[in-house]
Amino acid sequence: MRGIMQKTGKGRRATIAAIAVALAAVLLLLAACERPATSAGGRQNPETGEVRRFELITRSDTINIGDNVTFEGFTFNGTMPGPQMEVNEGDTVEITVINEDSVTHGLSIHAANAQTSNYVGNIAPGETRTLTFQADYPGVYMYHCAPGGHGIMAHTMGGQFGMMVVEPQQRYRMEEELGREPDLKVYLIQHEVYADGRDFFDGKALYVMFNGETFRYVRDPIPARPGDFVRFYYLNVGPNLTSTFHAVGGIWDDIYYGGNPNNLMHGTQSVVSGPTDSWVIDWIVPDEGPFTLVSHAFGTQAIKGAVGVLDSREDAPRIGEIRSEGLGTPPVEDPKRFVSPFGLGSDTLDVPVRYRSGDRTLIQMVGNSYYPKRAEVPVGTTVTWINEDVFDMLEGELTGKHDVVVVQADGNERFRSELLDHAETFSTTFNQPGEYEYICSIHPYMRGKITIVEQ
Ligand SMILES: [Cu+2]
Repeated sequence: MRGIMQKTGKGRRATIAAIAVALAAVLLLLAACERPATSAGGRQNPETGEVRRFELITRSDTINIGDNVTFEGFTFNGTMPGPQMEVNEGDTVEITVINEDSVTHGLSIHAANAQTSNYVGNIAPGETRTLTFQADYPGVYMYHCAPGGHGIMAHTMGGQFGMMVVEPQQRYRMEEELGREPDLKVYLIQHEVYADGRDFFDGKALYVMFNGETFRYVRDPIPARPGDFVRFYYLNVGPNLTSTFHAVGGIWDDIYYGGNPNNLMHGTQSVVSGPTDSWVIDWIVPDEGPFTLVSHAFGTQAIKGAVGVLDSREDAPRIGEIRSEGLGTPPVEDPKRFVSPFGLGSDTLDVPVRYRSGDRTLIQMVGNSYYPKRAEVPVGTTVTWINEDVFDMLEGELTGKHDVVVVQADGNERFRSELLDHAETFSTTFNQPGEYEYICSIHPYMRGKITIVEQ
């Protein structure tokens, strides 16, 4: 048996005698009791019998994303991308998710051929849940936060994703032919950063990066030697854009879609990866010199940070591997830019929009953010909020329903709107000058600001 737990009750007929039904029900109940409640797999690993355990801690976090730019979102274990997990095909994998945050999180792990949301979806603040599964298919997989519903997309955009590698039992062709492991393994996650939910909806990334920082491996090139056997574990987590990963001056020797050794192709200039697509690329470094690693989508990706350098020299140090986790360096005291897709970032990024008297003032709720996040309106203006989030099913962190709650400096609520479904609106008129910060009561990290000015 592979994958998810055995289905129960299949094929039972309504015509069966009542006593048999009762007996079957008792047997099913006993069978259900025998199963660990958290298990999504059954087969023991016949090759190694190894059990691999990992711990993921979910948090709201503020991190450095390179070049003195700070990002406020969600993380696994304090980094974006989160921890890299490696197992062997056939291993039993046990992942414990500890939610240390004040909002609901969860986990979707693509390496599991199982409905993981049954086990680690929707984990309330303070809760810990465990998933056990069998790593049956080798390859390079994405994992991401999955509190459920709308929250899955929002939290993945917010920084909660990472890579799991399931190393195959069967060796990749070049490794078999050369009779050795690669000289260098480069685990590379391409991912996007958004300034707000509107840009997330529209696929307009602010930055696109490898392993957590814009131009990380331009600042800190990856050393290799001519003739080295280099393997890339390349994963595009998106969440929106399709990348074409290419080495300037190189042709990929062997490429494996998804990283599965059965999916071999040869001699391509690039690998095409939609969100969550991955490749294993085996490549012999053909020459000396810098090889620029790039998503060849120049305007939408490369120029925004998805560039690195593999620096090939005869005397290059042997580093063995480059890992896909973000650096996890603490944010600098005074960043030149603060990116907060759900909250209030730098006002040169989340630029205040100034409305004149008589202008229609419409503020969207979209992708768990307000848009524009900052608005300035004259006294007497009626401001309308509209919920552009479409996924308005479910509740709490799982839903795209939103409201507007203004709390004044003295702690008193100035007003609280109804909870809005998709395309519903709420309007209020501001008759006093002042500054009001507001939040969504069910996604309290959503923040907006409205300034009422004298005419
Ligand atoms: Cu989350």
